[in-house]
Amino acid sequence: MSPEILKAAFADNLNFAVGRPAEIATPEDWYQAIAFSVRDRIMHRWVRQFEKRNAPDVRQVAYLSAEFLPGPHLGNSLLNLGITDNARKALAGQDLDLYIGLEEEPGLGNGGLGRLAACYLDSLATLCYPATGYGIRYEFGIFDQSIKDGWQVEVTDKWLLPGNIWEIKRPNFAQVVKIGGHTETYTDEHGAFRVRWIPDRVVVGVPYDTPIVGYLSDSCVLLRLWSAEAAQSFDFADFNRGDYYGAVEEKVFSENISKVLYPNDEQLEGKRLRLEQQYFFVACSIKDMIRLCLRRGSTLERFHEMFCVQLNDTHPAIAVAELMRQLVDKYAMPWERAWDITRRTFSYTNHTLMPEALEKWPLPLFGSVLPRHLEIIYEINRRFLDEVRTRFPGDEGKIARLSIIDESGEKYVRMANLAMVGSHTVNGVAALHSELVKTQLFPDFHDLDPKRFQNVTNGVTPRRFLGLSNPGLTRLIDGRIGDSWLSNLDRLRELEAFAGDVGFQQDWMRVKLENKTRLARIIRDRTGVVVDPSSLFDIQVKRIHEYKRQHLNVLHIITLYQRIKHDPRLQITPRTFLFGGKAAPGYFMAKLIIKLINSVAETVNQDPAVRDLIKVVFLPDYNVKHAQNIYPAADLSEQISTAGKEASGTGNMKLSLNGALTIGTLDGANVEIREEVGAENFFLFGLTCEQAARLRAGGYNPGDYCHGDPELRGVIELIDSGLFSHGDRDLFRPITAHLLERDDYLLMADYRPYVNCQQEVDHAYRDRHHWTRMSILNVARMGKFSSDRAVREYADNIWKLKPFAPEA
Ligand code: T68
Repeated sequence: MSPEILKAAFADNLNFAVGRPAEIATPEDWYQAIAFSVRDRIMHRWVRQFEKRNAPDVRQVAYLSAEFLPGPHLGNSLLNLGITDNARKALAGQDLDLYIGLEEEPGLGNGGLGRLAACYLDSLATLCYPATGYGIRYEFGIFDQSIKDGWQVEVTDKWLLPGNIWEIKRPNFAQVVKIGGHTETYTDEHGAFRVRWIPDRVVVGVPYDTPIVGYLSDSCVLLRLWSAEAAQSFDFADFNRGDYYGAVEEKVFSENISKVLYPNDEQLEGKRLRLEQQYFFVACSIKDMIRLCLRRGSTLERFHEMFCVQLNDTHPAIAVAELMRQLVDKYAMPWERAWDITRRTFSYTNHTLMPEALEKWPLPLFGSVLPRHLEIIYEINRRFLDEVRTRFPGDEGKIARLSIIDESGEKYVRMANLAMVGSHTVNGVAALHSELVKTQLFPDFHDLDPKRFQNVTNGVTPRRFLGLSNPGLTRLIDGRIGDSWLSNLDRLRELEAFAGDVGFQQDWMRVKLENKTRLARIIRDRTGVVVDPSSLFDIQVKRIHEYKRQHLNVLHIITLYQRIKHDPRLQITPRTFLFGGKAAPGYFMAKLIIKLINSVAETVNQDPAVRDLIKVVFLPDYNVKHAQNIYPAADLSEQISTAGKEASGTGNMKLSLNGALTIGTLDGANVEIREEVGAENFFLFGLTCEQAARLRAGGYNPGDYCHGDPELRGVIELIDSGLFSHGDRDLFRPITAHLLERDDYLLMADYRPYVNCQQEVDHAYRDRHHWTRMSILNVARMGKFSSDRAVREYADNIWKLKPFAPEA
């Protein structure tokens, strides 16, 4: 696409779509005109694919996810269409990056799980797989975070306020969803016993479609997000009676369902509205698939041949019961046949072992929202447990553990068990995690059917997280090995040949320094803190959680602070510690950790005795957009979760892909990253997950570690002294008391190995050529962690899906 054609398109869209002549157009107007022009080109591809996608023998994947975190679209779409340079030329003199930066972030997810879904859409499109992502069009996504007096303050996200050019509303494909009420039995015209569901509410789901274009692939996938609206016919009666507010209330009530994203990661909030959200988008999506299946002239007997459905964690697991309900109640299919189709349709990805994140719904709540589904689940469970009884007679403990219904006390519906029973495959998201899924989470299911368990190690898209985020490094790599690596990440291996090349190392260091200088400017503008781009950038960005151990990082910072104070001539490698991440609004300890980071930052940054050797920064409002400026500037990536707690991590991959070295535990995908980049290029410390288990089993006493290590004791005492809290000795006591008394995440045990390992980092960074060599090797060996590899594994091993043939 030539610059001339693009220039004409921008002008046309500025005139006809935005309606603002160039003379008075604001940067926002230009952003819109460019975005419309790019969307036109994507739609062109979308329309061209129509025939292919709807051919009778095409099987497609539906990726069901309550969260998608795509990040701003414009920059990435320009990159994927291969027209960034020409767009720049077309804008002669204007600042394309300024316009790209104006786009609001669609924050429709909490963290890793939602971002993974977005990476997979990018890869599905790039690799030309037929795919749809189904989710919820939250009016308010994840909150914006601001920091007041060191504390997190949540500000409502209003991503839709300026309008959203990338979505197209499709009212003609709206679906009606029932909620609540009761069931009745009746006999149909053939004398068969049937059940009908009489709801006490209905809402309408209206789809909004966003096409996601692949990288230089001519292919698109669809992101179809459902928005809840009131069923019009319902309020007319009230309206005619003059009950205006009654009618509006109904509308408000219905629209509530897709109003706001629950901001909890790794913590279940058993709220009715959350269950309604889950059912709402699942019911709309299943009905949409049935519609498409029938429209293509297929019978529902072949549903599983037309669609494979991936459950992104248990949030959409109710789909198992919903497909059964549709097939049995609506389409009068015999139970056995419907169950066979259902089992062949679904597969389930588990993303967590944390007990507090495993979804379970109190039975009365579940029954009052989804009375028919509860009956269906009971029937699924009855048949399933009968099978189990014949295989393991008399093992009532096993029966109780496998049951979809938890009856150990108050009764619950266990969504993970429903997903397990209703799927042909379950996978974990890193090799270690997948082992733990078998041995710790679902050992009884594993006994029953070990073949059902697989691993697909997560991956990230190199397009957004290197090509788009790090143009300097991208150019440098292109210059040495050509540009095909962006769609074949294994080719980065060719960089190994240059790892020892001094000229290349210098270029590599120059790019890193430029990226750090840019981030330093952003830090100054957003926080007022001045940091030195030549210092070691030590970065921990991710959700704030005790298991992720941001506070272990803080203990190290205070250790250095203490050492500098004790020895005014101490020489250490100057470091900038950067933190970013949101805490769930109701998670007290996580919020207190943010306050601790900011309090330590305030003290350390202002203390002249520190001689600027260390700087501590908390960059507010960590999101995809900000992440893109942070990853390229990292020297050191902190991946320090307690072993066995982080399912995979994906930030670890993005940072390493941008040339950061990792300091980390043997947890999640760290294990595989270390295997790939080589143990000598990775800073390993800490307990393994077996050691952690043994330590806990033997009666862990965190206080012993503290008392046995004067430096650690000094750190804890310094926090408790009120030095970081204007003399308030109690402020951080919940953190220190927990560390000394319980320490669920074993910080005390891992402190000394961590601090020692950080000392190795300090020394290693002084040899800049060696460090740079390690950095180059990290990048060169990251091929495995492309989401292209991950998506191919899903397609080959789980979905049995074939890509479209390339365009003739
Ligand atoms: C993350 N999970 C894992 N959950 O923590 C991370 N949870 O190790 C992994 O790399 C990533 O998933 C992708 O597999 C989450 O991000 C959530 O965000 C979440 C949201 C709602 C409810 C529960």
